[in-house]
Amino acid sequence: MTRTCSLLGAAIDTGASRPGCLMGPASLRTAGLAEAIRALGWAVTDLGDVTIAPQDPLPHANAAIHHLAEMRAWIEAIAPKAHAAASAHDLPVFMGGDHSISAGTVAGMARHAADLGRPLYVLWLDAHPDLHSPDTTQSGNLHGTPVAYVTGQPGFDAYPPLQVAVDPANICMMGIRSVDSAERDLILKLGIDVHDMRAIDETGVLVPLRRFLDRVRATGGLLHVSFDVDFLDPGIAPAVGTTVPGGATFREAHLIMETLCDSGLVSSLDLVELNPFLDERGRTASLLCDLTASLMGRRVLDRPTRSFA
Ligand code: HAR
Ligand code: MN
Ligand code: MN
Ligand code: MN
Repeated sequence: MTRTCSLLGAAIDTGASRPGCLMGPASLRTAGLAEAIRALGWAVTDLGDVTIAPQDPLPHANAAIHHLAEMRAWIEAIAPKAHAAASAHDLPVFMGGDHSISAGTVAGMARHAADLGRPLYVLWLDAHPDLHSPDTTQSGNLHGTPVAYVTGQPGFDAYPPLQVAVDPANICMMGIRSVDSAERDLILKLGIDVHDMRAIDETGVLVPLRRFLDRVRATGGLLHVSFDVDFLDPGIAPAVGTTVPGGATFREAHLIMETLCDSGLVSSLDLVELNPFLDERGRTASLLCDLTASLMGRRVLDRPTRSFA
């Protein structure tokens, strides 16, 4: 049977300090994301972009915070659309926008998994753990908060009430290399499975990924993949406002996507933090399309057996 994929855009850049991520969905469409997925035999439906109305400012005790009202409105708008997309299509792809979209996409996917009576797992590919609350962020950039929100941490009274939380034990992070002290404390407290770049240097990407995928499979879970462009090394992916040196290589990233494809476990994907204003002739957008194609079945040669050990 033909597998179905939907594309849903969220043109947000209010969660970041540098403007530009709001052009992300347009850049991914221009780079041919739908066509690349269609070429692999999927039926693709572009659901267009989520929008919000203009917001009045919402004050907060932490004066560094900006665009709190927009954040709340985006989550309210995105979560039901993500839930509906996951109910209607085999694999929705959520196109950011900065990483604040994931507060909505993961919340929607958590509801969808709960509908099915299955646990939701999250693979967080990022230089950052995005574990701040509005109380702990020092930058005030709310794209640094989605993981704390979706796991039901305190301090989120100004965000929409979370209907279904993600169990922190079901989150695996890879690529991490920039962590603030409040985030470090929370990683330890929640016991999140974090593979920083040093760990990846030591083991490669496959050892922790296969271990995680085995857990997802054994428990009948759904798997949401949240792909932040700054997971990649800035040398291959310049179109991001928060570059951190020492990121994943081209082959590490493709191997992750190919292995995810082989697993057959992925239920949804975020492509976030693409800032086309900082791109070089569309190369980062094109790379994201190619990585998505690897996740959705593109391979150099057919393999007689889908090796997954
Ligand atoms: N931890 C930093 C902060 O809170 C940077 C986090 C956000 N940057 C991202 N998200 N690109 O992954 O400001
Ligand atoms: Mn992020
Ligand atoms: Mn559902
Ligand atoms: Mn990041």
